[in-house]
Amino acid sequence: MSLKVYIGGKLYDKEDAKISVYDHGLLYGDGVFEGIRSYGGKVFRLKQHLDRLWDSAKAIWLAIPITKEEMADAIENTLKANGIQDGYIRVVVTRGAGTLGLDPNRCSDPQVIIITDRIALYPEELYQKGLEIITVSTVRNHPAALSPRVKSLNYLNNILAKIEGLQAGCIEALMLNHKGEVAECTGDNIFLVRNGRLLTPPNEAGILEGITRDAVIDLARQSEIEVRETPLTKHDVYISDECFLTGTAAEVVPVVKVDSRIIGDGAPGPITRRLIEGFHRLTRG
Ligand code: PXG
Repeated sequence: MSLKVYIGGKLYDKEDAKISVYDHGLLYGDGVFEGIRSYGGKVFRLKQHLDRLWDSAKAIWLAIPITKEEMADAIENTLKANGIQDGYIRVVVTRGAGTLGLDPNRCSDPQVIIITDRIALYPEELYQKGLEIITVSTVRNHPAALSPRVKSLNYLNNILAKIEGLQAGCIEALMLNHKGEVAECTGDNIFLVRNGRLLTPPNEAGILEGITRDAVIDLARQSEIEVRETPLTKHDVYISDECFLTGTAAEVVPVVKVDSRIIGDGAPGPITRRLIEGFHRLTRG
């Protein structure tokens, strides 16, 4: 049976799920999206994902044509239609079909797309042994130009960084902001552990406010680990005791090498391992 994709209130076979080539989502990356997980049939932090989607849309003057409740129902129904319990949900809202010019006022209605699919997970080995990353030369979008808080369909900034990482043999890459501070990775937020404290760049560093990041901050505070959202430099990363990344796809993944420097003793540290366990309990009961 073919996978069903939701577009504008209807379910289509994957092969027939199509959008106009005049859609400004395609022509200009004019739109917003979310990447969400479902665990055992329950959507993880759905409210936060919908709030972020609506905030992203608001920031770019995009009116999502359905309510949050309708979106939540549509996500449930699409998951059910595909029999997916544990999977990945991609919600996309485009500006809609317009002219070949930039003017969004000449676009028809925004298109709401929901794809539910199996998830491509990182190899289990990475969670045991940890990941190696590099800092790339691609600077994270300047927040005054296009805020990284907007999860827009224009991900070229991240893709360019990802390409640099891949060329160096790394599946994730660390991006700095325009001030040279640590921002985030191409699709994950970054955390450090130093002297038993958790450190992570603040919003003002120009990052996506990750929902996994939020969950991990909650988990840490519940276990009485102090968390500081504070500007960080590459130097802070190099001298950290532990480092890990958080994201919907990756969940919590340890980092053991950055720019050829070994982090801590080169193995996932105790706080990282505790938070990985905590996150597993949160998502899998
Ligand atoms: N920073 C950026 C730039 C992201 O795109 C995160 C941080 C982590 O945020 P969440 O809310 O997911 O904890 C993201 C999210 C993928 C994939 O397939 C990437 C993301 C989300 C879902 C899937 O690589 N990035």
